[in-house]
Parts: sequence; C-alpha cells; structure tokens
Amino acid sequence: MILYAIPISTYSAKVRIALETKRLDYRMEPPPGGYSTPEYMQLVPLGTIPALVDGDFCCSESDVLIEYLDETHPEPALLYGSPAQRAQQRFVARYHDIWLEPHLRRTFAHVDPATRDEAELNGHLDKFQDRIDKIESLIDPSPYLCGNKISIADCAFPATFTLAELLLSVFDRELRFGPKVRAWRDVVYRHPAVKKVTDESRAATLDWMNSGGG
Ligand SMILES: N[C@@H](CCC(=O)N[C@@H](CS)C(=O)NCC(=O)O)C(=O)O
Repeated sequence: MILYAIPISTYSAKVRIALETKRLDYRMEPPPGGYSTPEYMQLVPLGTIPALVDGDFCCSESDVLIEYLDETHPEPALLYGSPAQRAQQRFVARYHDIWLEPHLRRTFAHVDPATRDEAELNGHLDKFQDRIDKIESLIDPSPYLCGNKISIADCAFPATFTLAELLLSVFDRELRFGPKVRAWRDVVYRHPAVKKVTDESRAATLDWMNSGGG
C-alpha cells in the first residue's frame, strides 16, 4: 500500500497509527507534485493528505481510510464491541476532526509575529482549550478513550496534542488537560504504534519549525 502523506501532517499520523497498529506493510510517499496541486488532484480529487492506494483503490479522508483498513484487515479491530460502542468510537473520532482540530489549524496563520492578529489568535486558542475541556464530559477512559483497547477514537488526538504543545509554546501558551485526558495520555503515548508515529511527527515538526516553518 502507498500512503500519500508527509511526516508533519497530523491527519497522516492518524492513519499511520492505524496502519502501524495493524502491522501492515505500507510505503509513505509525499503527494506527487505536492498537496492541492493539479498533478496530485488527478489521483486524489480533494488534493488532501492522507490518501491511501491499495491496488485499484485510491481514496482520501482519514476516517474513511481507517474504516477501509478495518474492513480489509480486521485484526486488531479499531472499531469493536456492540453497535453502541462502535458508534461512540466513531463519535469521539469525529469530535476531534470537526469540533476540536479546526481551532488549532486556524492558529497556523498567526505563527509569524509580523502578520499575527492577536485578538483573532487568542479567540482560536481559547476555543481550542474549551474543546479540550469538553472532552472530559465525552469520555471515560478505560484506559483507552472508548474501551480497553486502542480504537479509531484514539488515533487522531495524539499527533494533534503533540503539535499543539509545540505550537502553543510559540504563542507563549500552555495546554491544560483535565484528569481524564491526562490519564489517557499516560497510557496512549506508550502504545508502540502511537509512540513510533508521534515521535517521528514531533521530530519532523521541530525540524520544520527550526527551519523557519516555510
Ligand atoms: N478531513 C481530512 C483532513 C485532511 C487535511 O486537512 N489534511 C491537510 C494536511 S494535515 C491537507 O491536506 N491540507 C491541504 C488542503 O487542505 O488543501 C481528513 O480527515 O483526511
């Protein structure tokens, strides 16, 4: 399989955690021509990473890819338990993508102090922190977010929090995590697939930041 991805991409890290958890063979390649280019959009119409190629199959959208991997390679399952448990796992995964991560993404435009709008930046940072606080009422880690094993729910948050910690230090802010998220973080970053992928994405992000973030 080929995963079109780059090491600093948090959504790519999310799918890599699934691939590594399932111990699948894959090759990570940068999107041909770069993401959102006409060349890449011939392969992946939305132009986003990650995208997965598996024989004739070529698709994007991280949750779709994880569900595809779960159907084609069921063990270990990343959606498991009763329909209600699986719905909760999808819900928490979706909470990350729709309600939490976009507020972090909106801060990217303010990394350069020369073009920073402090009021707008603070609004995004406050909202991102609110959405982290909200997680406390959505989960009951046991010890993973939705059960006793890693699931689709656990795949996206690790790289987003790693990036957030690096980025917020640039803005002189600190992330605050509630007790449930802290307990989950103590466990999840020790999971071999999560550790491997987040160690690599942290190193790549630091290189990118030290090189001026261009
Ligand atoms: N909803 C998408 C989001 C993926 C995404 O935003 N990827 C970023 C890189 S982390 C990207 O490709 N950005 C390029 C663009 O938005 O054109 C998913 O879950 O895969």
